Amino acid sequence: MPSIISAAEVTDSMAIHPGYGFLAENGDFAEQVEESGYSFIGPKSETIKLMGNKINAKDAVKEVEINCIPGSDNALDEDMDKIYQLADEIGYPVLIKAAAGGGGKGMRIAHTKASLQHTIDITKAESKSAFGDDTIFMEKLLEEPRHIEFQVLADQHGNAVCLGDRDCSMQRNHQKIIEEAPAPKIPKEKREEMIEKCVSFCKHIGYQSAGTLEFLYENNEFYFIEMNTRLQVEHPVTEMITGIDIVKEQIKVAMGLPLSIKQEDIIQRGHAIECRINAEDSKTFIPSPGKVSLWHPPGGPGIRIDSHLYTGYEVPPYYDSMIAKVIAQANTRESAITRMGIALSEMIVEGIETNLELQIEIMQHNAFKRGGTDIHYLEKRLGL
Ligand code: MV4
Repeated sequence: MPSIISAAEVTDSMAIHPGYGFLAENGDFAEQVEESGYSFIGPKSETIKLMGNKINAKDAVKEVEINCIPGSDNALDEDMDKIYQLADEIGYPVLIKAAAGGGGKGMRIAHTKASLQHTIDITKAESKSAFGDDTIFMEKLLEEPRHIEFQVLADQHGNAVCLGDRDCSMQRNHQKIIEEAPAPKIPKEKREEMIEKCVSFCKHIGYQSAGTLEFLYENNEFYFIEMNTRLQVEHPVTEMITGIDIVKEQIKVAMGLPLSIKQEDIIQRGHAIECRINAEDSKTFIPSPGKVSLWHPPGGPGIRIDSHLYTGYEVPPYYDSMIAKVIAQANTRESAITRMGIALSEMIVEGIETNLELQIEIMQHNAFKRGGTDIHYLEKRLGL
């Protein structure tokens, strides 16, 4: 944090964009940036902190009639009789989640009453040591959901828009590997209803900057799980189909300018898919740093490559293993898949191991082509 703020000082910067990593959802960092006299390109620190607590986030969205997963409306207390009764009401399996958790950290399943006490004890202990907070809550476990999220953008003057949805179900170990926009097979009325609710939520809490409301989608219903108060890795698929530069809008609203886009001007045009290319072993998924002896990125109509690579680049072992994002856009989903397949087959990364072959295989897989696979699809298919 001090290093970034010092970098802003020596470069005579006006504002700090936290990116989509580590510091982007750190309320204390946002606060320190503002206190040092720079504008933080993101939401207010209070908003980051509010959404950091998943119980508070759920409480907030319920105020605008957004559906949440059935569960304990509050933190679980010491009263086990009450907890057993609640679990019986919602039905096993239940999920015990850390209020301070998110992104897959701090959650455990209890399949039966007999294991509930133990599951609670473990989740509490893990949460205390990981987050310094042992507040937990309970939800019904959704067994085969899809992960669908809605991109929002809001200014400092009470204007807010929703740029539509993305399907991020293709994941392994809570790491997304493919995202697409729009999410396949969602009824038009359902999507429109969710877009409206996300906009009213932003206005309701006075949200500022870019953000994402995350939902699980099962049996034709959306259930809110959490809000990401930052730009996300997968934002390009939304940019590709709306034509809106989300980072540019973030910078403009951070300067205090009003949003120039109106909700009725936003159209989701065609389809976009993003494949994340990681420097990792194709079998073990262990990061594979090293020197890139040849880098040849693909191109052509509808192809966007977001990457910092060049021939001779040394992938350092210290960071996330993602080295490139390939984004393919076309008029239809089928055509976007075809474009992606060609782009991936033309891409050359030599000298390090990557997941390029896995991505090519998925593009050819019938279940992916049909669309709408759930969050467990990849792990099941890989036999993990
Ligand atoms: C769930 C769930 C099933 N039922 N909640 C994982 C990360 C965090 N954002 C919430 N997560 C989940 N919450 C209930 N009640 C399944 C997951 C989940 C998941 C969600 C989105 C994307 C990938 C996931 C992988 C495993 C579990």
